[in-house]
Amino acid sequence: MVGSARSEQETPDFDVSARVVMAQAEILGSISEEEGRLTRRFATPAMKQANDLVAGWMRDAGMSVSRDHIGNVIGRYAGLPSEAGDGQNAASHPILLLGSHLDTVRDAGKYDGPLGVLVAIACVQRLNEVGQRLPFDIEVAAFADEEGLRYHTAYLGSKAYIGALEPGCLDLVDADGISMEDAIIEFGGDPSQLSTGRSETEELLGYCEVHIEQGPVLEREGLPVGVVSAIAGQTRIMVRFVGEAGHAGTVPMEMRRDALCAAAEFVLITEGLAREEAGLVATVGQLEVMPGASNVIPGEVVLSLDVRHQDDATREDACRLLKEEAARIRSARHVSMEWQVMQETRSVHCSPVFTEELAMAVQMAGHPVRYLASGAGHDAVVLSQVAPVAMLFVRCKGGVSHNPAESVAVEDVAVAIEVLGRFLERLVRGSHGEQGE
Ligand code: HGY
Ligand code: MN
Ligand code: MN
Repeated sequence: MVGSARSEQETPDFDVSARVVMAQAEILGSISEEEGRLTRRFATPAMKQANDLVAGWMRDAGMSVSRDHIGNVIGRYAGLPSEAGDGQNAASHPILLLGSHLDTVRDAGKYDGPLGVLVAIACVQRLNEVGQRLPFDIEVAAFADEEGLRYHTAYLGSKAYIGALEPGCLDLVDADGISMEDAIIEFGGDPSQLSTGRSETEELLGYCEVHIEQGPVLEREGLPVGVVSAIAGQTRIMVRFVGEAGHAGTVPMEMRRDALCAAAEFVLITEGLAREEAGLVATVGQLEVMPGASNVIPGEVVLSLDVRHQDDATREDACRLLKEEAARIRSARHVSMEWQVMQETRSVHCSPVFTEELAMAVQMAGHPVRYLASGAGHDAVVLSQVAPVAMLFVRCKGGVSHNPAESVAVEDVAVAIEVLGRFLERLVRGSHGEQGE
C-alpha cells in the first residue's frame, strides 16, 4: 500500500512500538564514557558505539544509513517510487527530517535526545512494516552534538547538517587539549568537508523533533504530550578570573587576590539578578579552580555562564549587566577577568503551519492540545534557519532532566509515536491538497 493514509484495519498497537523504544533507550543509556553514570560526548568512542547501534536500528526499519563528517548518523526512508513519464526517475522527493541528538550531558538521563531519535525510527519502522511509502522521503537524524559538553558550543551536529558550522570552532580544544579538528579526524570525518552541509538540491519540507519536556507542566496538567510554541534563546559564556596563587597559611587576608572569592561573588550576583527578572534563568554549571590544592589560595578560576530568556533583548540586557558586574569585581578585587561568549542563539518561534499540523495530529490521537514554550534549547533552533520546524514534548516524571532520574512512561511514548505517525499522515494529505480532519 503506497501513499495513502493508514487504513483502520491496520490499527497498530502503539504500545508494542513504545516498548521497543523503551528497551532501546535502556541499551543506549548504558553506553557511556564514564563508569557508573551516563556521559556521552561528541566524537568519543562511546558516541561511535551509540552511532553503530542506532545505524543498525535504522537499517532494520528499512532505512539506508549514511554518516556525515561531523559524525551525524542519517537514516533515509525513500518516498513513493515516481516515474517522470518517459520512464526516467523523476527528481528526488522533498525530505521530511525527524530525529534529535545522541550526545548527552554529564551524568545524564537516558531520554534527553535519544527518545526523539528512537520515536522517529519507530514511526518509520511502522511504515516499513506495512510497505507504506509517502510522497516525500523521510530522514531521521541522530545528531552528533547538541549539548556542547565537550567543546562548550552546542548544536555542532545540526549546524553541520545545514552547513552552518562556524569554521573557527575547529580550533577549540577540549579539557584534554584535543582540538575539535583532531577529534573529528579521529572520529573518521574530514573537517575540510564540513562547510557544505546537506545537499541543497533536495528540498527540506521541514523538521519535527520529539523530545522530553524537561519541565513540570505536562505532568502538572496530566497531559501525555505538548506542542512547542517557541524555544528560548541562550547565551553561553566562559568567564576567567585570575588573581594570585599563594600560601594559605602565610598571606594575610587583606593582601590576597583570591580568584575563587571573585568568582563566588560573581556567582551569587548572577543568581540574584536572574531572580529579579521574570522568565530569566542564569546558571553557573561549571567552575574550575586552579591550582586546586587545599593550602593554596586559588590563583585562577574558569566558570561557565548560561543565560536564557524567551525574549532576546531581555537576555542580552542580562548578559550586559553581568559583564559589568564581572568588571566591577575585577577592579574591586585587583584580579584580571576574561569574558568569552562561546555561543549565542536567538529565540525561535516554531513554524505556525507545521505546528498546526502537529497540533491537529495530537487532537486526532484523542488528546488535548497544550502549547508550551521551551526553556531548553533543541536542534530545532538550528533547523529553523532553513526549514519550518515543529516539536512535540513528552511528559517526563517530575519534569526532571539532565539528571539520571530522568524518566518517561511507556504509555506516553506510545502517544508520541501515534501523534508523529498521524502528523506524517496529515502531511501526506496536505501534499495531495486534501484539507481538514
Ligand atoms: O541546554 C539545553 O538547553 C539543551 O539541553 N541542550
Ligand atoms: Mn539536554
Ligand atoms: Mn536535548
